[in-house]
Amino acid sequence: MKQYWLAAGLVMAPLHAGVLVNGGFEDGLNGWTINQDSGSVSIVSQYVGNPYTYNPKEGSHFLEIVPGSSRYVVAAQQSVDLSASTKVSGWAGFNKGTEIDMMEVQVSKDGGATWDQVQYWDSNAYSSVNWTQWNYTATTTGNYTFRFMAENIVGSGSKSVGVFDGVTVVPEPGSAAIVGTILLGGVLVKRRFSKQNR
Ligand SMILES: [Ca+2]
Repeated sequence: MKQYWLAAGLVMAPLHAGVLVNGGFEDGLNGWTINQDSGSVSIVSQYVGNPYTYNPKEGSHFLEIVPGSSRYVVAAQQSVDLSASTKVSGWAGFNKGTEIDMMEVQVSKDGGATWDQVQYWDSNAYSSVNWTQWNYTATTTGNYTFRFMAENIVGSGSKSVGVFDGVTVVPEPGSAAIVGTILLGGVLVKRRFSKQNR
């Protein structure tokens, strides 16, 4: 019986490793690493932009990032262990200012310095954008860092604002089904054990 429970624990371990902390920003900035020596990273319940008013996509709060000095990255990031094919999704919006700013949802793997673009907007090429869902699928198993950032590219004037909410690790249907099948198998084995031990 002890061997059975150990096996079940090992099977479930990869699922727990993928859990993201405070992906909806309902617990302040808990779980997120912040870089805001210039600009600002804050938790808000609403942002009134032009032409959109941003309300939380999930819960009652969300993340707001405002760029600061030129070429300074203002960001919030968090790393999670993901199995291959695991999908991560979230919401982002962009309120265009008069200066040239950019806003990105980025991901890097295993602490690498290269950031892949998941969502990108800048105030030169884009108008304001209402809440938009982004998706990212891990190609291989590893440690992934998700970063929400804003940066002033050039000029001064009113700041653009990036808003982010509802970051979730979506359970991969295939692996969840496999785990379920294994657990069901374990229950059947357990029942058989019980009958034999009577
Ligand atoms: Ca939220």
